[in-house]
Amino acid sequence: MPKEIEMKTIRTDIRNLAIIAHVDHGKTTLVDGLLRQASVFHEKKIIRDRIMDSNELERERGITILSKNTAIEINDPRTDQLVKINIVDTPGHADFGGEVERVLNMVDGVLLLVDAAEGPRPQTRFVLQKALELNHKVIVVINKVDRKLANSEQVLNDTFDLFIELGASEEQANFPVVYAIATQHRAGYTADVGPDLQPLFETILNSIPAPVVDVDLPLQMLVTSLDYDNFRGATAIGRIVSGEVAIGEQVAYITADGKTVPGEITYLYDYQGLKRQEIELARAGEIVAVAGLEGITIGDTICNPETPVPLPRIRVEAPTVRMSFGVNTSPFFGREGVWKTSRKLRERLFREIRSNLALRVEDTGSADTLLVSGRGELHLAILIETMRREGYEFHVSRPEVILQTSPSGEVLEPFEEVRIEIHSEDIGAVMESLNNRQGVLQDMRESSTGTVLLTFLAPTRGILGFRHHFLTMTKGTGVLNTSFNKYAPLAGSVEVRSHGSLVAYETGTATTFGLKNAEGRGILFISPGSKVYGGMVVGENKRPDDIEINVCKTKHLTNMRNNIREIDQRLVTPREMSLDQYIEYLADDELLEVTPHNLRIRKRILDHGERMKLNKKETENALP
Ligand SMILES: Nc1nc2c(ncn2[C@@H]2O[C@H](COP(=O)(O)OP(=O)(O)OP(=O)(O)O)[C@@H](O)[C@H]2O)c(=O)[nH]1
Ligand SMILES: [Mg+2]
Repeated sequence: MPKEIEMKTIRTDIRNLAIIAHVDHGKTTLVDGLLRQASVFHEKKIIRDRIMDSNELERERGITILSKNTAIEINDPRTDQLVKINIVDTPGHADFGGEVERVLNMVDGVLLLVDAAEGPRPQTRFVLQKALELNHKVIVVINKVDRKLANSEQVLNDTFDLFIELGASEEQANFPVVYAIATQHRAGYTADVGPDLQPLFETILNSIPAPVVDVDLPLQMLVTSLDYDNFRGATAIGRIVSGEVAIGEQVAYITADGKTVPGEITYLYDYQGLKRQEIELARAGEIVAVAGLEGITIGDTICNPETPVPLPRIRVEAPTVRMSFGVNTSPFFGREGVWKTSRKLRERLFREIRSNLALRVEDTGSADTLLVSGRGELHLAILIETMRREGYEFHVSRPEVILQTSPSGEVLEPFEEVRIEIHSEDIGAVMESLNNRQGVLQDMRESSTGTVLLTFLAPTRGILGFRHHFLTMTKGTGVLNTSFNKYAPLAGSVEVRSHGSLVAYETGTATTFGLKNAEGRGILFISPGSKVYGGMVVGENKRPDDIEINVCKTKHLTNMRNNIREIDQRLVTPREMSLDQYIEYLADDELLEVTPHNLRIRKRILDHGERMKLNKKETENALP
């Protein structure tokens, strides 16, 4: 039973925690273990790994994109009470830092996972800093102690140093430590882990504070996530900060501009394992989902309509990169998409910002184009991929960085911390390339396996489009991690891309013969039979300028069959690019056409003559 002290109630029957870490340090795998040990899965039922990574893109990319709630119940041996543990799994990739920042508002403590071989990485710092700012209790979990390169002692020291560097209080820096092998669902108080996760459960019960709340005050609930349900509309997820909420109750929510909107709670849920269960009533300290409040947004406070007092609004850090999203203007417009009008595009993007808080959408001078800003290229790429899977057709421009102005009027640009792991023979090429992009070397170390770890500070502008180049330079063996560091005065000019594009001359179907002619110029993106249009980019030119080629050209052949076979054998396989690679490839005067079935790069100006005229004008203007 909850214990009452003075006015407040200590909900000893609840713990709310989030799992935070750098990307890939094992958060979602650890949640599997917690669910399994709490017997959420019936015996013998086979569960797949990383069960919380439930959306299609997460499974394809092997990363968590959206944070998700789950809950388990365990017995507290000290009180012999069943305790409900609400767990929020969060994404580790830096581009989704905004997502982590806001869900931290739901919890009282965190498990900070640190890979026993890699140690604290840039995103470990970011998420720890946010947790410390909110004064959350932190349990450090040194995970992957089974890795050959694990050095738990060193990693623990580095983690402690990070706490001190981030200004942790004495109490915060005096954190409990648990060692784990998430993949085997084992944990221990030393690196020699036990047979199960019991030590982690014990530490959670002992160290994560039970919510201390006022159930007698009027209702206040902060909305930290939104979900859509075809039957129930928007469901708002968050923590009840005070009071209680019941199904059928008349409530109100307070919007960003201070308006109070009345509504009725038509459904009320909480979490149990992987499911939501309908409940009648929930009280302060619990994490619940409610439906019935149309138009509600993240950051709003659900309250008693008679005493509408808003909770502090959730803030997330400002976006650093933007792209324009526009109605597809290619000659192939409307052939492949279901949703393609400017109205549909606009509706979809403005709907997104209700739940994707770190994203911004702005109208531009043109009704057909919107400006979309996010926390990085991946943040925007995930949105593009999600929309095309929903049937949208549109085009996007090359990403550009968002500048700011300092109070003294100086122009500032975003900088990233770039962490690189490469073989020593690649150091020269990588250093040169980053120097050309205004990257400044901060640190260089040799790893225990003989690879070299380099840390640079570089303007985001220089890093856009760098990944593909980096992988080519290191023949795919390099590891590259970037995370936003700060806004600072403009660095000098950065190296522009060293290649141009091969541009289709006319509309038609690409032929083997036409492509054979183009092949000598660079790398092709299409194969014979592909439909092309004039001004579409069909490959990468080795040289920095663009050239137009007639890839639809046919040759009159006397013995066609033999000749085609012969030529076919000689055509090199075209380069297959992922969405991220297409985005990296884009030049300023190019657009990416996105449809549910195809991605195509095109010149902004499709007409050959007009493009030439513009180029000529630009060259003339550039002359001294
Ligand atoms: N050797 C070893 N591998 C592990 C362990 N825990 C997780 N992994 C592996 O690490 C990889 C990443 O695991 P995830 O659970 O997806 O990591 P995550 O922190 O959720 O990643 P994001 O959500 O994308 O930030 C997977 O291939 C796991 O199998 C561990 O204890 N030992
Ligand atoms: Mg994950």
